[in-house]
Amino acid sequence: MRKDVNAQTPIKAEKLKIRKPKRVAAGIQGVTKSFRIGFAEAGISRTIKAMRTVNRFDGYDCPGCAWPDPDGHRSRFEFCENGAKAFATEATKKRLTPALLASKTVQEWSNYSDMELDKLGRITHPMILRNGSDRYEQLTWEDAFASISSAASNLNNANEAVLYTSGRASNEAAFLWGTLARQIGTNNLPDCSNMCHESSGVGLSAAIGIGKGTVKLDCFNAADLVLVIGQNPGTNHPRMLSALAETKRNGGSVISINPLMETGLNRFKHPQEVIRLLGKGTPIADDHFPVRIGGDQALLQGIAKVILDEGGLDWNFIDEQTLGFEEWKLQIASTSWDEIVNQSGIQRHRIETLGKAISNSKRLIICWAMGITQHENAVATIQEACNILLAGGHFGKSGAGACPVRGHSNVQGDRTVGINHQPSNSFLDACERETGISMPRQPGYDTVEFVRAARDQKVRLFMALGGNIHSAMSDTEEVAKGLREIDLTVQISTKLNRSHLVTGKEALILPCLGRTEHDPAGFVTVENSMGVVHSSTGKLTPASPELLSEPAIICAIGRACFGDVPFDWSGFTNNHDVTRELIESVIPGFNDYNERVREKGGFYLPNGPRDGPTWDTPSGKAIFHSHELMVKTISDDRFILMTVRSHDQYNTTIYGMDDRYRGIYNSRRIIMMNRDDMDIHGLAPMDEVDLTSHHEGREIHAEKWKVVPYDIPKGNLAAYFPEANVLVPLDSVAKGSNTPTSKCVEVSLKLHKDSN
Ligand SMILES: Nc1nc2c(c(=O)[nH]1)N[C@H]1C(S)=C(S)[C@@H](COP(=O)(O)OP(=O)(O)OC[C@H]3O[C@@H](n4cnc5c(=O)[nH]c(N)nc54)[C@H](O)[C@@H]3O)O[C@H]1N2
Ligand SMILES: Nc1nc2c(c(=O)[nH]1)N[C@H]1C(S)=C(S)[C@@H](COP(=O)(O)OP(=O)(O)OC[C@H]3O[C@@H](n4cnc5c(=O)[nH]c(N)nc54)[C@H](O)[C@@H]3O)O[C@H]1N2
Ligand SMILES: [Mo]
Repeated sequence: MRKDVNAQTPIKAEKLKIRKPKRVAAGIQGVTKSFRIGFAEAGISRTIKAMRTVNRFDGYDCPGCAWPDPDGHRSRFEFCENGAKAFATEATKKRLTPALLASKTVQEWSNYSDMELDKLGRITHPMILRNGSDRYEQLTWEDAFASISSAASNLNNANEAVLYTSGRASNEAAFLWGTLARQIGTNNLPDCSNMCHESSGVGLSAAIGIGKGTVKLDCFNAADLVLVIGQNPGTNHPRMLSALAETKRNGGSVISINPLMETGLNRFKHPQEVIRLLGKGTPIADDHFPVRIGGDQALLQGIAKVILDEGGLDWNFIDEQTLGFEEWKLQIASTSWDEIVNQSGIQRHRIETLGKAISNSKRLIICWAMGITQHENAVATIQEACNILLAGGHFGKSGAGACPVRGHSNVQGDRTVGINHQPSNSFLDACERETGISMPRQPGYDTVEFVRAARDQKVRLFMALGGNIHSAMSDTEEVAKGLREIDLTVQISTKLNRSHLVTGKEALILPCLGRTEHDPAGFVTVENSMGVVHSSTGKLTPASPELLSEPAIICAIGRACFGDVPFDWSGFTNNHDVTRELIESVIPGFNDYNERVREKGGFYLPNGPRDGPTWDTPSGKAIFHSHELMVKTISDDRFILMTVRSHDQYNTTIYGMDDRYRGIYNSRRIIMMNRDDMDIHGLAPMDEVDLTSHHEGREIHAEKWKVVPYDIPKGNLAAYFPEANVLVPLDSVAKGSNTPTSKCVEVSLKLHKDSN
């Protein structure tokens, strides 16, 4: 009955405008934009109140990204343009009431764009889409919890339940969520991390014994060289530009490795330093290497060749702290320069320049994000970056180390407190001891495995703690097929998105408080990208009196399904201190959690490679991992497509239609393309093309993408996430981490037939 629900973002007539990309990021335009966006959506007094408290010691943690706040001091305003958008979209005055939601069928809503869905406003009441109906109706909280409990008790086995987590959930909510899954009897806890930094976790854990970064924010003051690989901080981590500006101010260098020259890395004006607003801004990147998409492993192996030749090695460190150096050296020697230059698209003399700079560095930080993690060779590439850090002894000292820059504001914390489809036995033993619940030991599904299982009718209950799995996952139509097979899908969320429209046979929406809103149970806690656990206190009046906090919803589900024995769900509903005590008793590093998190700025979790160095690996040493270069060859008429974020979105939440820094306005259904490639294919700007992706014999088609000429390597294309997700094949994943290869899709294109 609901089969006509549009799984993809509908194609609309849009008047694309193309201008020159911006050269300078942030600055006065960023500040005024921040306030204008806030005023328009949330009103003047709420915006001023929120901007005063964002990222303050006693305020709320910005839900925009996981970049840390300064430890000792905070400027009057710790925010950025995109943090302001994240705030405004949550604190909006618009309301999606039961009457409004019921006024259209889900088919009708699905013809709204993602931006239009978000702009409907905050969901105010629990809602149900009944089996056979195509309109949501209001229901009571009690009835909602009862229907979940009945679905849970009807499962044939516990692994028919799947609990997804998006990385905005607090530590307290996430810990309780993991406990709920395990009381149901499953480790089926896929999370956004599976599509994000999973490759970093896998790569780093094997190499250095911890799946996290090893630098602190003030390391950026001391570093003499920072590499920014596969990351667009001007848009996605704007406050990181302040840290990079500090590196520069203290005489260090910053080098960007990216197929695109992203705005912000060229010049940056600190939005909070009014005096500097008048100047031209700080130039950030000293050099830029326009690597081919997927060419980083080759580039890093080229760099390794230079380092090994130049002798920029820390022999004491290598001898005392590591294993595997000799094998690595042999592996690097066996890769040819021709192959390196071919795959990376960077000339040998340029790689030599870069390699020498790295050889000479005494304090090197390597930062990376999705440009590295969402590739077939992601784990190998991350370990290659790690090899370079190990060879130079860049661990256990200030100003040096690995810096995977996380996305969602608490994605790192969620993993720390147990959102893990492959939990360790020691974690499960501790949980069992402290909760009285007998813990399932079988590993669970990640996001790719979940979609496969759902498609095979092996999932009957799906619950999501936030997020938008339908649109965030690869292979949109396959995800829709899977979700539609499920008996009951449940979304705990703040705003409507496509996961509320492409649903199981029955669907529930449980609306919750956002970060910025007052929670009667007290503050919650989060962990940033650098392992600092700190508090987040919402102060705004909730969007609706009906809303419950995430922990309160989870406890109510737990109580409805299992009662309060052996685990006292009721006892965790109204007081987050009690949940923190439980976390402290289960997870190492959280001692005196409640006291220490009340101190200004919170506390650092222990980190062996940073604090020692010590290595939590079987041998007690850090490990060089040797990888053969993964060579990707495609025929001349094919392209490699990457899917990236515009300046006006937060993942699947679309704030606006403009990608201001890249000069692309008013449309998101575009592909960025090199001018030479356009000439070869006889394409003009704004021409519409149809794309086909190719993977192991399977083809997926998506029509009507407008061509934008762009400074991107030949043979490479870029499109926006989530519109282009339909083209990313489910089976195309990173080796070792199973992360969809959202940055590396082989495609062919042809002119759309109605184009002239
Ligand atoms: N405003 C805003 N902030 C955000 C988000 C958001 O959507 N909006 N999302 C949050 C989340 S969850 C995350 S994970 C982060 C994402 O932050 P980013 O990783 O910066 O996000 P992407 O837009 O995916 O950009 C990836 C970058 O990698 C480059 N790239 C692509 N392929 C390659 C490659 O093969 N090699 C190299 N070297 N570079 C490549 C692209 O050109 C692009 O600059 O941001 C977080 N912060
Ligand atoms: N092609 C392609 N696909 C990608 C990526 C890519 O670069 N390219 N990036 C991947 C990455 S890095 C990530 S992290 C994932 C993101 O995947 P998700 O985390 O699943 O997606 P989001 O778009 O961040 O989720 C947005 C929704 O979260 C809900 N929400 C917002 N705030 C709250 C809150 O406080 N509580 C609750 N309960 N709900 C809330 C709202 O309903 C909102 O619509 O997407 C991945 N998908
Ligand atoms: Mo992410």
